[in-house]
Parts: sequence; structure tokens; C-alpha cells
Amino acid sequence: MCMGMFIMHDLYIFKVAVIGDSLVGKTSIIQTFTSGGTQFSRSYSMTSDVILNSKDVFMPESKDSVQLLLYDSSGNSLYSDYLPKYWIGINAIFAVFDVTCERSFDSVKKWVMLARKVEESPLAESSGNITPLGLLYANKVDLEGRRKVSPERAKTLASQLGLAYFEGSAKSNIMIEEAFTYLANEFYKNSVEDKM
Ligand SMILES: Nc1nc2c(ncn2[C@@H]2O[C@H](COP(=O)(O)OP(=O)(O)O)[C@@H](O)[C@H]2O)c(=O)[nH]1
Ligand SMILES: [Mg+2]
Repeated sequence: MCMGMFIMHDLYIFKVAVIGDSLVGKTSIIQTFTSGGTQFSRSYSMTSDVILNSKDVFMPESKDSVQLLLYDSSGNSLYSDYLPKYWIGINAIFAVFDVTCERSFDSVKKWVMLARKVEESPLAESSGNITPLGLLYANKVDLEGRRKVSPERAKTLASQLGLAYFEGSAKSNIMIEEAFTYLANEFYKNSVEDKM
């Protein structure tokens, strides 16, 4: 046996809460992302409020992998006590709104605060959570003629909330891969730095 030829690669587990109003396209975004490419993906139904999806993202330089666990929530559960339980220990927020729906944009702050409240709870601290990464994703830009929320306003909100900003479309597969890859890379960089 030639043990010297064997190189261990690490797997990093990364929990992402996908949040936003009902109908903004959360499930579509996750489906577009997980069904694309060659990496393995899975979906588990947790409750009627939460579906867990997973997909591995390969880090080409180190050959490590980041396993993204994407928590998809049904928008009606904003007032549910149940949903935040699944967010304990999240590493990132993926906040979504629909550019054709002003109200979904107005809700972003509420969702982000709710997710961060969980993150700041004693339970979250005991799980060793650090300030999560996050991004704001403006969905449905394929419906440009019906757009109600300008990129400028959305970018301003993102920076107020400390979130990176992406805009695109689950339907037309625009900036979906890029958004998740951004989060996976940032998380991976932080994790590797923490280990050193
Ligand atoms: N035109 C357009 N429709 C979209 C897009 N993403 C989602 N939808 C549609 O919006 C509706 C709600 O999507 P869904 O993923 O169920 O939203 P969720 O409630 O946030 O999970 C569905 O009819 C989707 O087909 C998009 O990028 N463009
Ligand atoms: Mg959904």
C-alpha cells in the first residue's frame, strides 16, 4: 500500500437561511442553483415551514468542498415561532425580494432582523456562531418592464444592512450560481483563516 499518495481534503458545512416574502422566488432560486452543474444535490422536507436543500461547492485550488445547507422557508411562517429554530447556527443570510413587488422589498429589513435576532440569541452563541455573512438578491429582473424597485434603492438597503448585493433571475438563471459561489467562497476563506 502506498499511503503517501493519499491526500485528505476537508468538507466545510455551511448553513444558509434563504429568507423573504412568499412568492419572491426563494424555492425557484434554490431549484435553479441545485439543479445546475454536476455537483450532487439533495432536498429534504423538514416541516411544512422548512425544506432543507443541499449542494456541494468545490474549491478548485485546495480541492476542499463546501457543503451548502440551504434552509428554504415558506413565506407564511414569518409569524411562526417554529421557523427561527431552524436558523440557529446559520452562517449566512440569503435575503430575496421581487423587483416587481414593492411590498416584498419593504419586508427585507424585517426578515433580516428576524434572522439576526436568532443569531444573537444565547442559543446561537452556545453553538459557536459568528456574525453571519449575507447578501440581498433582487429577483425577477427578467420582468424589466414591470420593475418597481431600482438597483440604486436596493443597493442602498443592502449596504445599510451590511449585505452584499446581487440581482438576477431564477427563471432566466442570471447571477444565481454567482451569488451562492460568493457566499461559499467568503465562508470558506473565513473558515480557513480561523483554523490558522
Ligand atoms: N418571471 C419570473 N418569475 C419567477 C422568477 N422566480 C420565480 N418566479 C415565479 O414566482 C412565483 C413564486 O416562486 P417561488 O419560487 O415559489 O417563490 P417562494 O414563495 O419565494 O418560494 C412562481 O410562479 C415562479 O415561477 C424569476 O426570476 N422570474
Ligand atoms: Mg417557496
